[in-house]
Amino acid sequence: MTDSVKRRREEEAADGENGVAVSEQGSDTAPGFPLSEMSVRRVLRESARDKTVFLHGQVPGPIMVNSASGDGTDAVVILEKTPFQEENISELLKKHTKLQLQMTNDIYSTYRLYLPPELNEIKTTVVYPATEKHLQKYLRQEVYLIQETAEDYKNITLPFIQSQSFSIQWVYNILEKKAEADRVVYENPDPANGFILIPDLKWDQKQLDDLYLIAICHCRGIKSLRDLTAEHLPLLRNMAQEGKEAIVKRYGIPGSQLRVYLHYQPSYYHLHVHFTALSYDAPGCSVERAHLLSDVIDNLELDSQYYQKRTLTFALRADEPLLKKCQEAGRV
Ligand code: DD3
Repeated sequence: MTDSVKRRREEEAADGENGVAVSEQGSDTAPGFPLSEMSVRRVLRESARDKTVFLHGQVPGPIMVNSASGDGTDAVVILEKTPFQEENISELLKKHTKLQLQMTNDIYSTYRLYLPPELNEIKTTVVYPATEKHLQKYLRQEVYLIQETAEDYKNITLPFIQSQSFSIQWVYNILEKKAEADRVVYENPDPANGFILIPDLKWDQKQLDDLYLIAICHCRGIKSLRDLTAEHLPLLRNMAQEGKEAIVKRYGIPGSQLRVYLHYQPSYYHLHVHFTALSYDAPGCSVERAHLLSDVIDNLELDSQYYQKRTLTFALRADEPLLKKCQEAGRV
């Protein structure tokens, strides 16, 4: 671990997690989400490999912005067991509360190791209130590969994007410092060629193994890879170069150990770049979704209209409205 990361950890430990007051034992999520009042309606998805579970929960109470089902308000709760932090392991062995033998055979034995609460946390992500769209997003679905030609983009995908009212208020909140302002790692404030670099929601910043940051450009109206031309090269070069510099400075991870890429399709239509640790098999870094920023820059240098011309391949889930549009047009 780098010294700067260590120092930040110590600072955080001193004033509670990230400077936010930590709730006392017994009272759960203070202030915020009433987890203990939530009933689990169903498991949307789970993964033994990723040690995650996605829950559809319902909270009794007055926030009735949605009426997806029954009474109460829907929520998505994502629970995730996090990677080990190397500097905690000796503490973990020393402070365990119980070591229960499961079986023993020759020189081999297995145990259940029980830990005190503060060494046993679970990363919890909450979407609340959640709409039917949020619930659908996390349901396990079959996926289909689409080969989107330039024509398909013009006739199917673009009209679809424009007809949707995807809320990206959270993106504007970050850009306007109305949310997560204390989490910003780096900013180039230039309105045309600037961006904000910030840890992604998926990363708890406890260990560098699963490092995940996003660079969100200040410029509005660049929806995705499809909109990029040579005109955007200064912005893209800034994101690549200054993003990497900020990450080596803060976390000690050099550009040669980072995977820097865009998604197509993205999950929100405001241009952003993903920075993940190369050794981390990050969700969404597969060949059918990730486009390396260095390749994107090179392609645009070769041909300004590269991404307006090219057929782009991506996967869509069975329930996605865009898939239905592609099916109607006979493109699947
Ligand atoms: C999102 C894609 C979006 C559910 C979930 C996540 N990084 C975010 C709000 C704030 C953020 C992100 C949508 C939403 Cl779990 C629906 O992601 C975010 N803040 N990816 C950061 N730093």
